[in-house]
Amino acid sequence: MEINLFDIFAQFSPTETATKCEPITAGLINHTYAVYVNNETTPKYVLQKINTNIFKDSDGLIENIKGVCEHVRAKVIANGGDVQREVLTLIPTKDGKNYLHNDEVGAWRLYNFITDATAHQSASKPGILASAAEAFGTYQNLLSDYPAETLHETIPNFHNTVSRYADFMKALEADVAGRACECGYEIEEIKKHEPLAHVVVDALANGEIPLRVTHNDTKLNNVMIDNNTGKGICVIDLDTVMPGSLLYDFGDSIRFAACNSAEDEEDLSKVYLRLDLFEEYVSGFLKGVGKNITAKEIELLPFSAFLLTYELVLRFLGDYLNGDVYFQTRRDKHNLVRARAQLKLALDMESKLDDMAAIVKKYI
Ligand code: GN1
Ligand code: MG
Repeated sequence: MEINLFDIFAQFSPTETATKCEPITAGLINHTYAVYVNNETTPKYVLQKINTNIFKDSDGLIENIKGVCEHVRAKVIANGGDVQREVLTLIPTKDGKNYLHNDEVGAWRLYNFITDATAHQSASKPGILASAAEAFGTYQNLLSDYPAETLHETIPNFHNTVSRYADFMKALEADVAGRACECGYEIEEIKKHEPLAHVVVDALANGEIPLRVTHNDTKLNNVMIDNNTGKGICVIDLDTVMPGSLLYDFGDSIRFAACNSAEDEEDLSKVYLRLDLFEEYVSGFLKGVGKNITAKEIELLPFSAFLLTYELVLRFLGDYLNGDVYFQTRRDKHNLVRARAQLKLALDMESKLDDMAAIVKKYI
């Protein structure tokens, strides 16, 4: 069925008329649109189709987001902040529901658009990364008193690298798309590094590091940076806010933003960790997170960058072997290209663990 975005928008409570819906294509999971109303030149809302193949419990997902946003909103108010720009707001449907969900159109939600701010795809200007890092660190602080037991696990074992490895091996054995023959080198490297997949999972299990409420998808483009002040003002993309490790949030940010190239760069000579960007991120993150970090977590910060990158190799290559069923792909062999770039980055990080540790030491 052809979906009409204007009809979808009309089922939400705002009374304005939508005049333009523009796709925002940065994410790999949901479909996202900026909604303009009354012929204005800046968008007023963000309309998103939730990918219910991936987020099967959309009620639980929306309940998480509602809870987390209300928690953050109370703190923004207490700090005298701007609730229009510093927290996401779910805008209800005409019949008072938190989102629209039926068999005909699927699951849709509407948020306020954060004005005068940008979701950057790369750390193109000095300072952006430190600001984003501080915002993610602060976000973790804001959620440190959130009742973790009330959160639904929107994707079970999301950053459990041991189960990610097992999933990868299942995909490899099944090889449904007949593609394993193209990735011999990558498969070999993945297998060689398997013991490292246990490090954080074991540390959580034996209580060496704490379970915290974490964001779990801390790409640079998941924080809005104020166009005027350059500060990180609002953390977005809250679908995977769940109990997790601080290391997941730190490591994933480094993977995405401290790399010299985009996540899907084909020219592997451009793909490597930039220690200057790593340092910028460390300085901002440790400032934001304050005292909410233990000595063991600090010790594992450099390793977490490797681990989260290795995890994405498993996930991208696994999806390639499965026939591209999870991540949206925008070109031929896109998941293979992504997996190769992430592997190059992971191996580069592995060779720079000591350099990273020396940088972390400067900031504690
Ligand atoms: C997905 O949709 P997006 O781009 O924010 C994915 C992340 C990956 C990321 C890789 C729910 O995030 O885990 O790290 O792609 N989100 C989910 O770019 O799987
Ligand atoms: Mg995103």
